[in-house]
Order: sequence, then structure tokens, then C-alpha cells
Amino acid sequence: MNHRIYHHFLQRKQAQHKSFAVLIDPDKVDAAAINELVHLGTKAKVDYFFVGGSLVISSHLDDCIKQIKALCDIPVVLFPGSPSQVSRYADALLYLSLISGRNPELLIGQHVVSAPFVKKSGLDIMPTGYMVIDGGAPTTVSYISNASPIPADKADIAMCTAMAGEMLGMKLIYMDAGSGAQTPIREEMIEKVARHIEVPLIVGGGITAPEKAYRNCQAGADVIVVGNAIEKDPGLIMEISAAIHAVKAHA
Ligand code: 1GP
Repeated sequence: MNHRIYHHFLQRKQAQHKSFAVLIDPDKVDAAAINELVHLGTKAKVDYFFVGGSLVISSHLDDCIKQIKALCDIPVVLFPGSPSQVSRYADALLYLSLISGRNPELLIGQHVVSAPFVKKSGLDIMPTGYMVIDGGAPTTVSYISNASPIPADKADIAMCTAMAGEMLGMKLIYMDAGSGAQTPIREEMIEKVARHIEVPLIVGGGITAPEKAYRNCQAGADVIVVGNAIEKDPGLIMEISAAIHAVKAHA
């Protein structure tokens, strides 16, 4: 199996380099918007494009990815809301198991029915412990997943969930306050989780300002994901990328 992109995640973490992932929801972009995002992303040295959404109503997932790949060398990582969102044109797949929830379908059920298809895709399959954290308002992900998020002030629950996920073999942990969250994840929680796991930690949901991205990295996030704020103001790509890449390695 190919693990090219996962090694890239690991190498960046080992070198204490923080990474920036721009989330593109195929439902919300047309060809012109993709062009602009890729142009800005290349200029800002974005590390990854994550592609996906909770729904993906449109059918142009493949076209969206092909367009990104034709324009740049930035790795495209699928962040699927359902098994139908697997495209062989991407580089890697966040193979998500919703470990913060107790919905067996999202822990293992959907994986079973889509396993042969996913394996055949040739993608770099990255087992990811996905943790939804309360972001102050019900988001699409909490509604669709039919699972309660981890309360925003329960850092210990988040820590234990991440530790269990890592011991079960997850290669990444993704803490998400949900797309467009009112309140992004608190630094105390990120810090606590980061201190207790060794695999790369992805953090996203409701991040709208470079300062917050910077603080999250200082708290221990390895990869910051931003979607909504960039959809509203693509120019933010430059500022947020600069902030994330300015975080210095710990001595
Ligand atoms: C959502 O973590 C991502 O799943 C990004 O969230 O769209 O709020 O940036 P935003």
C-alpha cells in the first residue's frame, strides 16, 4: 500500500513544522473559485488541500479534484462525509472513525460496506480518529452523525478519547468543532490532547483568524484546517498560512 502522504505528515511533525490544510467543499465552489483557491494556495505554500463536506450534494467531486491536480502539486486529501465521497483522483483519504460518538455506523459500519471499494482506490488510506468537539451550535456534522459532541470544557474526555484512538491504531487524530463552529476548540483542550498522543494532531472548525491558528499550533496542533473563513475571504489564505508556518519549533 502507498503511504506517501502519511509519511509527509509524519516527517513534518518530526521536524516540528506546522501544516496548513485548506478545506474545499465541492458543493460550494465552481471552477473559477477552485482556480483562485489553488492560485492563492500555491502562493501561500499551503501544505494540503482537504476536499469533502458532510453532504456533497453535487456530483463534481472527481472534476473538482482533477482540476486541483492539474493546477498544482499540493497533495489532495479526501475528508469524506460518507463512503460515496471517495475519488481515486485524490492522493490520500482520511479514513475517519467517529471515536467521540457512539454511533456504530460511523465507528465501523460504513467502513465494512465500503472496504473493497476503498482498498481498490489506490489512495493512501490514513486511519483517523475523528473527534467532534462542541462548537457552540449544532453543526452539520453533529446532526448528520447523530452523535453528541465532546463538551468544549471536558479536556479530560478529549484526552482519553484521543489516547484510546491512538492505542487502537489510529494514525491521525482530528479534533473538529464542526464547519462554521461559533466557538473553535480551546487551546487547553488541544494542549492536553497533544501532550498525550504521538500521532499527528489535526485541528479545525470555526477558525477564522491567523492568531487563533497560531495559538492552536503553539498548543500542539500539527495541522490546521480552515474552510468557511476562506470561502468568505480567500485572501485570508496568505495570512493564516504565514501565521501557521511562523510557529517555531520547541527547543
Ligand atoms: C470542518 O474542520 C473543518 O470540518 C473546517 O471548519 O469550515 O469552520 O473552517 P471551518
